[in-house]
Amino acid sequence: MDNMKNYRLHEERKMNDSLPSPSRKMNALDSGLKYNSRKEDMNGVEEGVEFLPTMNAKKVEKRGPKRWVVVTAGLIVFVLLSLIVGLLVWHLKYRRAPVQKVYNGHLVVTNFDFIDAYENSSSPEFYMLSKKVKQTIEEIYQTNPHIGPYHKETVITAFSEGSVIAYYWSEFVVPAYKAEALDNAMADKQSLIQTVTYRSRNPILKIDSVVAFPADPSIIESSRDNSCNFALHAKEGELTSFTTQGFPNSPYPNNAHCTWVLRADANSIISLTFKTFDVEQCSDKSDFVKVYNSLSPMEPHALVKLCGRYPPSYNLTFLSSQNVMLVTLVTNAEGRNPGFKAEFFQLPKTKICGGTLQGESGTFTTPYYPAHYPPNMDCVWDIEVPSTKNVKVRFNLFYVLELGIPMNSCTKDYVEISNTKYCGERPQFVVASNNNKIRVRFHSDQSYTDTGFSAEFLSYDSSDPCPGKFTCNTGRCINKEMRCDGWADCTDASDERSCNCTKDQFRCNNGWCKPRFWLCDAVDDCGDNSDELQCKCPDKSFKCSKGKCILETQKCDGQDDCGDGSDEGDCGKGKSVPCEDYTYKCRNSLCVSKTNPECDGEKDCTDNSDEENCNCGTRSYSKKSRIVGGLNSEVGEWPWQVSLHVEGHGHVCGASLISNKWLLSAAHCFQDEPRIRYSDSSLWTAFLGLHDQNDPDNEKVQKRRIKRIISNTMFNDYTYDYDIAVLELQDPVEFTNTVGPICLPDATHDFPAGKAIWVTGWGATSEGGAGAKILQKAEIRVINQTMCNTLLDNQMTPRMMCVGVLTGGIDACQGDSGGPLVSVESNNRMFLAGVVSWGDGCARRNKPGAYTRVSVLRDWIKQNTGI
Ligand code: 4AZ
Repeated sequence: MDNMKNYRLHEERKMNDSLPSPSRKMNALDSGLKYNSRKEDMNGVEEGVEFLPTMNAKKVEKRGPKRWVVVTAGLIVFVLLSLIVGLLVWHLKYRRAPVQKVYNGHLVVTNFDFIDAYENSSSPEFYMLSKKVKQTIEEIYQTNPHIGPYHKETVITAFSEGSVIAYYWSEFVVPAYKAEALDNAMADKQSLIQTVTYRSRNPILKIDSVVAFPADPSIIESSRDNSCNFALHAKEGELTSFTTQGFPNSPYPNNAHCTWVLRADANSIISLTFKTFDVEQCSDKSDFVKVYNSLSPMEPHALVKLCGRYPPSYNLTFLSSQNVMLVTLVTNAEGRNPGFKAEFFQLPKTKICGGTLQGESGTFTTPYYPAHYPPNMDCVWDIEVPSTKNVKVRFNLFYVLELGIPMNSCTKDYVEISNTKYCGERPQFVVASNNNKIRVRFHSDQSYTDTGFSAEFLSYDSSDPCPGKFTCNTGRCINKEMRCDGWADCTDASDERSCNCTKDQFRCNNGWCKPRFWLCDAVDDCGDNSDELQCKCPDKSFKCSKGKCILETQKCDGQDDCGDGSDEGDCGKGKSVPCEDYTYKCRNSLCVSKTNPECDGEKDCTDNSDEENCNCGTRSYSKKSRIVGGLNSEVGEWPWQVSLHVEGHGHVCGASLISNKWLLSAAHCFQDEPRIRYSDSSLWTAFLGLHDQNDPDNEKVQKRRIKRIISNTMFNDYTYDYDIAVLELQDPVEFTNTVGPICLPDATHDFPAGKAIWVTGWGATSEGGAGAKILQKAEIRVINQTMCNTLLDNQMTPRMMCVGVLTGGIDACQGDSGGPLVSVESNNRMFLAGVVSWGDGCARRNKPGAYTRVSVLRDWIKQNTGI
């Protein structure tokens, strides 16, 4: 073993000689006990190469201990010094580095009564009381060693009733390592109150309920302009309005922190509504508006945080639980949006919810529904139906959502029935009782409120809860025909469980029965894709759009092996390829192999022509209303939708805006009839930005005469082939929040079978029925062309596409003709896939609607309009 050691030493030395100096130094130290590399001490003997017997060890140690001790001691001192310096630097630089902390809070002065003068912060009364409150707060802070030493400033911002509530903020400068202790001390409400009651030297103020919460650090930023502070008091029986500065003509200020203090009389609450809301699009650092159920911007009392654009139909009404509210607007350096217009009024503070409900049936809602319910509510409804019946409660609309709260915990706002809590955003659901009584409890905590619920209670016969209908496991009743029809009509799909499939149906792997002709139609009808599995092409082959199988190697080889171009349509982003029918042609005549490259936000053509003229297919409002009456659209939801009126007949057809002076519609709308010359452009008026047919004079509507109508000369009024027309407006329209063009798809644009697509219009809401007043919308699906031909008696031409819902019930109808069928593509941009053309009735089962296929007529549109 020892020999081994000595031999290794020798080896090391040899290695050291060949190493560059730093490594060599290290190794010399490592082996320093038995070997000294400094030659001048060796008396000319190369000690290092001596093979040392173990006995010699002592002798060697004897010769060198002093030097070794000195070196080691030096080293230890060096390491210790470095450590101390490091620790000092860390301590001074980081641990002691001061941080600024701001807390917002309130407290109650119990031995004072509120007087009107406290509302005015420049009154002497305000000054006197705020001085006392400030002094007391400072005293409280001084008695606490975690708070007192770091306190810089406290400002009393407002007072309100009850006895007197004082709102304040306090600023601290604290070393980073003490910040947590400060947070804890400030959060310890109990110790603060005790401090006041027992130790205060200020005998005239009795203080209770002291609370303070850390301010949002992103708002403290001192560079913001704080000069936009407003105070408003509601007037009895009147609405009071306020807006952001410059609204609507100029944008609100950048880098600002504006506040609106809203007050109502004692024993009142406030109802605040944003009538128009257009603030920078939401993101982490975007501008935002926050409403508080307090006069101090404390997070636990925040009612809502808003950003983005809301359509006018969105319900933005909020209620307070006391007679005060605070609205804040925080803006960053960018964004030039108009801001908001809001109004508020006061309501008496009375008991507004709960009670006993009796009878066979009835309805009830959260307080002020569909406005956001107030915070701090507890409502109990005791429902009782006749003693021979059972009772169930059906929640038709249910929005008790608070971000970050899981549906299964419901720790904040909730509805409670028989010890089960419900919260979140839920589709219609039913809770049944097995006797004639049920108790519904609703609780809202102090922050973030929502729209609430609209519910009804119904009595039912326990032996037959859904007379003449099928009972879902959720308790909901649905029509008997919906059982085992292949569609989940019960929210838990219980209507599609345990079904015996008929001979016209096949069984999906998940047990559902679906019509046989849906097999292999490139749409996942089963939900588990099992209807599309048996139709796969063999391994190492590619399945074309129309189902044909080709070899994998034939994909992207520049040849249309599928016959429909689908093997050559998507061969890599922006890859220039030889031009074919199915490749996208750039303006410079080069072609790219990518499906639908137009306006997708990526430059695919070398000349960028695929991303030009993309000011289309977007809508102004970023939010969608959650409560929709049936399928009513929002104002501004479909800005390209046009209503074409004929003198004396009102709305006759729909159309789509494709530029500021061209519309696209269906040729059959302009076919002359014996009594009316529909082809005469002077008969027609286009209404753009229209929402409600009863409100054509609305300020958002732009009315235009038609200069000329160009119908496709190939239009066949028997087959409805080439059912397309373009209309030129007398005067161009202005693009606004409610008027804007739709994008036209390239001739190669693909709208695959199964894709969800929207159709809109004021047409009949049932076959043979009357037209709608409010613009309607419906979501339907592209249907495979071959299957559609079977369903519609082989009447489909390549200029037509089939879109609908095969179970029926959703469809375009008379009066929708000429209107848009739009598809949401990448970047949320909308493209005009079709024009409403014809159908076998409306909304019938297995009778989808036929639409003019816009992509195949793209060149015709270009030739006739230049667009
Ligand atoms: C029509 O008469 C019409 N179901 C338009 C579309 C459809 C049916 C009829 C599609 O204008």
